[in-house]
Amino acid sequence: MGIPRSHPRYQSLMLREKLADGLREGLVHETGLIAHGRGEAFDYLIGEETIEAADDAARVAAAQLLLADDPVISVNGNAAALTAKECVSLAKTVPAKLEVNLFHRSKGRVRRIVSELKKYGAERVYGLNADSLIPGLDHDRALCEETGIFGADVVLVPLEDGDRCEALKKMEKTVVTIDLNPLSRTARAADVTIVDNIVRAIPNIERWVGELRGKEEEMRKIVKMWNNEKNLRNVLSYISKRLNSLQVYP
Ligand code: PTJ
Repeated sequence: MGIPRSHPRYQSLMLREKLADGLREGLVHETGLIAHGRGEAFDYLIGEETIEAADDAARVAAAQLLLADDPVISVNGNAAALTAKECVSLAKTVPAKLEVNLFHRSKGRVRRIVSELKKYGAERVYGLNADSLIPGLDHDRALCEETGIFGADVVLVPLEDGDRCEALKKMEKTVVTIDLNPLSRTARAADVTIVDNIVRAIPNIERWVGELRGKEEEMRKIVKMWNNEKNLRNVLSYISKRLNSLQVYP
C-alpha cells in the first residue's frame, strides 16, 4: 500500500505495514499484530518519542552488553519484522550473539527469521539447533541453544512475555528488555527495562555502545547505580503528568 509521506501518521502506518508484510512472509505470528497494537497504545501515551527515562535505560543496557562475557540478543517475529537490520548492526557493534527464540515456535518460522537476519549480514544466528531447555518453562520458548541463550550472562529480550524473563532471571542471567508497557510482568521482572519502541530503542542502545566503549569504570558505576523500579516509576509519573497536561482541543 502506498502511504504518502505527508500523512500525519506516516511512521506509525509504516510500522503496521512492516508487520503485515512480516506476517505474509512468515516472520510474524498472527498474535504479533495484537501485541503490536498494545505497544502502539503505550507509545501514544509516551508521545511516540524516546523519553529521558528510556534513554537512561538504553545507556545502562549498552553498558551491560559491553561488560558481558557472553551477551546474546534474542529475536522474535515482531523484532525481526521491525528491526532485523538494526539487531544485526547492534550485534556486530557490541559484539553479541543473535538467537531466534519464539513463543509460537515452528521450525519454518525460526528458519525464515534466521534467513532474514542473514540477509542483513548476520554470519551466525543461533536458534535452529535448540539443544537446551530454560528450566521452569513448559512451552516452546524454553527451547534454546547451549552456546547461545542457555550459556549467556546477559540477554537482551525485546517484546518478551513475562514467564521467560522470570525464568532467565532464575538462571542468574542479567535480563535487558524493551517493552512499551511499563506495567508488564516482563518490564517489572527485568534488570533493565527500556520503555520505548523497539525501532527507536535498538539504534539508541547502539549509539550508547559507541559512547561508552572503553570507559569501563564509568560503565561499572552506572550499572551499580541502576534502579529499574525507580526508572519504571519515573516512566509512570511521566505518563500521568503528560496526560494531565494534554488538552483535548488545543
Ligand atoms: O514471534 P513470537 O512467536 O515469539 O511471538 C511474539 C509476541 C510479541 C507475539 C509474543 O512474545 C507475545 O505475545 O508478547 P506479549 O506478551 O504480547 O508482549 C509483548 C510486549 O511488547 C507488550 O507488552 C507490548 O506492549 C510490547 N510491544 C509491542 N510492540 C512493541 C512493544 N514494545 C516495544 N516496541 C514495540 N514496537
